[in-house]
Amino acid sequence: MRNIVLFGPPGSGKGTQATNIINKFGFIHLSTGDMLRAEIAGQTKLGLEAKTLMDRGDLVPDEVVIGMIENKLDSNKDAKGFVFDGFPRTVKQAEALDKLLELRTIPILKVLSLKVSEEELTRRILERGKTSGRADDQNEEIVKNRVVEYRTKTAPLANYYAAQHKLAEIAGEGSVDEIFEALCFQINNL
Ligand code: B4P
Repeated sequence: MRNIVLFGPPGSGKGTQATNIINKFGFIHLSTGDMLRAEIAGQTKLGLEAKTLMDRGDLVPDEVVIGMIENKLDSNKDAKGFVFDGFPRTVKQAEALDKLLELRTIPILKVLSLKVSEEELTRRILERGKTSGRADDQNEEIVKNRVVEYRTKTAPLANYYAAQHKLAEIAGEGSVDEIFEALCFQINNL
């Protein structure tokens, strides 16, 4: 089973490239952002609680997203591979994911880290905000908060995975096709 993590700041292209990867390789896409937005759309208790945090650009509690991921792993036992998109986002989430995968003997093979400048991230997210309807895409202060959340809580994960010799850095600026090609090169070499 080829499991990969797509890693990078908000707006770095994780969701965009995850879609390309699952279309080409037939893996299962596990996006915690999409799962949370589905909870919001369904007006569940979890969704209502997550919405307040997400609209501010804050991360939701670790336990919430870890529980969602565990459910998805167990309902996709025959998967050829998983693409983790936007998860893990904290060291606690990464440790929990390692434990969940160890129990199922399906390790992460590679963490593909998309490198994009903060100016470009902000530009992309505000551009998407014109049509996405997402409150967290429409206000520059909220976008800045998301980037600060990334820098303080998520970026340290690069060292966590580098220590496991799983981290590969990919230039995340350029056309979607060029970046996809660089990602495919890594996946084909697994
Ligand atoms: P996510 O849904 O993960 O949102 P994101 O970071 O904005 O997505 P992504 O990075 O995938 O967007 P993409 O670049 O593809 O998270 C939203 C919120 O949910 C978080 O702030 C948090 O509150 C919560 N959350 C989710 N997971 C969590 C977790 N594990 N723990 C705690 N909280 C969690 O797209 C951006 C734009 O760039 C698009 O418009 C795209 O078209 C464009 N783009 C992509 N590639 C491009 C390229 N090469 N050139 C030009 N534009 C490009």
